[in-house]
Amino acid sequence: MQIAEEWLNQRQLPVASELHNCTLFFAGGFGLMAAMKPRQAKVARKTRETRITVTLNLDGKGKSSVKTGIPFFDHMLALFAKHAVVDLKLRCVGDLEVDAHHTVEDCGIVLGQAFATALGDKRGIRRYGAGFHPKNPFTGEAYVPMDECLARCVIDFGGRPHLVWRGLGKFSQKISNAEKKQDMSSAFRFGLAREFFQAFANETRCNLHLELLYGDEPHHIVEALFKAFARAVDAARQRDPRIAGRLPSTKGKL
Ligand SMILES: [Mn+2]
Repeated sequence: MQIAEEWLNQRQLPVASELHNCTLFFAGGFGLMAAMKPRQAKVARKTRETRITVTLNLDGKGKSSVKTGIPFFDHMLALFAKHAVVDLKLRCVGDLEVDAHHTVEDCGIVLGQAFATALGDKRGIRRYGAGFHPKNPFTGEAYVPMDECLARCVIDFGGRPHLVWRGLGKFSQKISNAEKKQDMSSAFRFGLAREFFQAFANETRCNLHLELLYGDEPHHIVEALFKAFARAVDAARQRDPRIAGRLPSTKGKL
């Protein structure tokens, strides 16, 4: 906690930078190849409830270092980075003495801002993420299983913030309030996860559809949702070489 606070205090607020230009280089005498600079962002946000810094590389390798003070949430964000194949460093010092709400929501806000900055003007991106790998469109990776449960995510980085959250409400009537909060994975399943995804959708200005098709165990449910989210983000943030430098929109703006 002490080290994280010092690290945050050293930061100037707000910090935001972006690198998403395209350069050309001559490779091995065989011809011109496009080498794209990695799309990166650094965002810091400080309120009376949380202090957060995020460093994001959209063209990373899935490496992460996440410390939010909530080990379960660290686990979710680390697996998100791994399966979206982005590099993520996130530090949050939040008011966990109140509860986990501000920490989870505000991490969604800052991660969303980092995505918006790193995506830049969105020229050349695939934009839509159904979780299908472009090189292998016949595998339905939008659907992520986790033992007994199945989750689906579809995303559009189209500039219109909207979250659709389906399939979790019907289970919530069957259990007591105590059971809803019995551990952090339960708390996530019955409220916190939605706060995170709503904040991300608002700030990235994306259309985000998340659905639990079926499932029982809270840890599995939340993990499947975060993994499906990661697979969809991975597909949508990728550059499509066929439309390099152009917007995937007839409107002329995303
Ligand atoms: Mn797990």
